[in-house]
Amino acid sequence: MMVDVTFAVDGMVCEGCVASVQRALKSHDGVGSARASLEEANVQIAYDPSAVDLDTLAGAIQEAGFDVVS
Ligand SMILES: [Cu+2]
Repeated sequence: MMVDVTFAVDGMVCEGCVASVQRALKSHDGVGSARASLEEANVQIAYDPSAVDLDTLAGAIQEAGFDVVS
């Protein structure tokens, strides 16, 4: 079952950043979709909690070079 979560993300300044965030998330098992928004400075993720947890998702964003604001 997919669950939706939205993270506020700091540091995205162009569509390349948006693509990087989305790619970093989609490379993880258990992520159904990831849609980042430059305007809203966030990313909406649909994920399977039995396959991946929130810390892992936040870590993927940080490893891509962006800050997750909680
Ligand atoms: Cu960029």
